[in-house]
Amino acid sequence: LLSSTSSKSWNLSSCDATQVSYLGERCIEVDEQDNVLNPISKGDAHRSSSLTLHRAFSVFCFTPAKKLILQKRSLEKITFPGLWANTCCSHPLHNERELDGVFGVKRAAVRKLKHELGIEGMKEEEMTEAGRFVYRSVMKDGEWGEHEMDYALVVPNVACDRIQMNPNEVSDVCDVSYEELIDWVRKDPDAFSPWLQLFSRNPKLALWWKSLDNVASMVQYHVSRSS
Ligand code: DMA
Ligand code: MN
Repeated sequence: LLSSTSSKSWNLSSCDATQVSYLGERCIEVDEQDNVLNPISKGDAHRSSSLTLHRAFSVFCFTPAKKLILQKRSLEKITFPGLWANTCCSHPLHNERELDGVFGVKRAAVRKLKHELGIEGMKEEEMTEAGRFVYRSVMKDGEWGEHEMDYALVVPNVACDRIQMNPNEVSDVCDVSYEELIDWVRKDPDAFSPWLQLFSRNPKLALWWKSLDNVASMVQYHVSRSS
């Protein structure tokens, strides 16, 4: 365990014990060019008082009917609970498997698609990196936030019947067309995580949606800044 997670001095008594146990995970601190720095605990990386840029991923799984699968974050989540987001988000860990560049990030995505959504047998090869996005957001309560180098991973042809939700992570899933998503975010922005609001306003999301039959055309290794 990292000496860190000075979690003992934080008031976590009202938080879910399973989610608290994840605060000791070793995230990957990076610089603005995505060069790997030291491990940092999930707790330290996300506490607003020590908010630190770290590597993350956002998976966008589309159904065979080209709808985007959304997940509603459970109320147990410490950061951004109860909000709708893209299919799956998390962090690659500071270990040999997941530090292995974009392949390491895809391995982490396979791990979390299984953990959060029960999706078995996802292959790294089914995922296309569609860009990297730096963003920062602090929750309204001021205690927790995100500051991420976020790899967008697009996965076409994922059938919804592969999903078995882990209720500690996810309270609901649904699938939406582009028009349905844009309309919903416009009518009820507060129902969505800050990063999904940013993605929904980014013209790249519409391009990915149109390129699902030609994922190789998606621009890769491009870092964008949104805030
Ligand atoms: C963090 O997601 C990553 C992004 C892109 C916001 P998360 O809070 O769902 O991570 P975890 O499931 O590991 O708690
Ligand atoms: Mn994060």
